[in-house]
Amino acid sequence: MIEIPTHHKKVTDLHPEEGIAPGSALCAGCGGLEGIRLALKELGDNVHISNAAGCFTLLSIYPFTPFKGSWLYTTMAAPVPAAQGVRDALDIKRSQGKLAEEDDFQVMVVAGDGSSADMGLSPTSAAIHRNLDFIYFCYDNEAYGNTGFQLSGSSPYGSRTQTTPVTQAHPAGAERPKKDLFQIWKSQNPSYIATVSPREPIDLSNKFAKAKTLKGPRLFICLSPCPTGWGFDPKDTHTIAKLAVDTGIFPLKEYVDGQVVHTRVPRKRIPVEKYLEHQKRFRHLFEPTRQNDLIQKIQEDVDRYWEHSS
Ligand SMILES: Cc1ncc(C[n+]2csc(CCOP(=O)(O)OP(=O)(O)O)c2C)c(N)n1
Ligand code: SF4
Repeated sequence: MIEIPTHHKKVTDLHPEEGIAPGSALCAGCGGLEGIRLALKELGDNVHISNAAGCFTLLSIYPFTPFKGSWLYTTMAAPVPAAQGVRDALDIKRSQGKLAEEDDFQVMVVAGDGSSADMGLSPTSAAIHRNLDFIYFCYDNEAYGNTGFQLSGSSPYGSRTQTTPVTQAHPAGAERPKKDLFQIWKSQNPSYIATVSPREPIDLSNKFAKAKTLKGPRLFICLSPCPTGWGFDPKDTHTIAKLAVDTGIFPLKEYVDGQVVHTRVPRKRIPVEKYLEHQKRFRHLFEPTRQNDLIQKIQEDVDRYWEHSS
């Protein structure tokens, strides 16, 4: 069993320094931005970010970046091959004695769910197979956000996206279940996988503290409430993120040492409709007529997940 530090107990324990400068071109209330902010607090300054095209590429406007570490912009499918190149270059320098251990970089991919669950999945699988030493941070806004919110493999059943309009023939909007990226990675037995939420900073920070002590492929899936695409007021990001966990729709868990452990188990799960009804992308489930069968299906899927997890 790997001994793992869990040293944060309260928010004031978190690292006071920021790894990302304030002010950005991202939308107000972007949940993913809060997620990466917390991640970088824990990882420190020596982080190389390999960033797939998507919303977060707006963070860096050439020749400036808000990051303390280094940043590389890649195509949607290529952040992992790019990370491999950077890791290899650092390793060569290390082997030549030209880079001290304390000056080495943590190589981190930052990518949306479109890159992570769809376009970049094949090279990612190859890199996990090669046991590439890297962290993968997927900010999961459950669609192709940067281009106007089209369906991705991560879009949940029953959600409206630009490419899954709600019609008489398609009353649910998105008709396929969300791809389970956690399980896809797990099938290759990587060093670490975690789901995190910007609403749970202690849980998130302890998971990054843990991942830092490990080597090899390490995935973070960060639920990223997206006011623009999900359709809610930016001030409600944390409410939405909390409801995702409290309804059981977004389980907080980790995979390490061959075991999956839930790090927060909602004592009494709130009905999923409390989460759904706050967001315009699910409005058609309630108006003009309530679609009980669809809401019930979403509830049953969540109940089934927890029945099999306990
Ligand atoms: C091969 C390819 N197809 C389409 C695009 C256009 N494009 C740029 S960003 C983006 C959306 C990316 O979605 P996701 O990875 O989920 O990240 P998000 O935009 O949600 O941050 C798309 C489709 C592209 N850059 N490359
Ligand atoms: S569209 Fe959504 S994910 Fe993209 S920057 Fe705006 S709030 Fe964040």
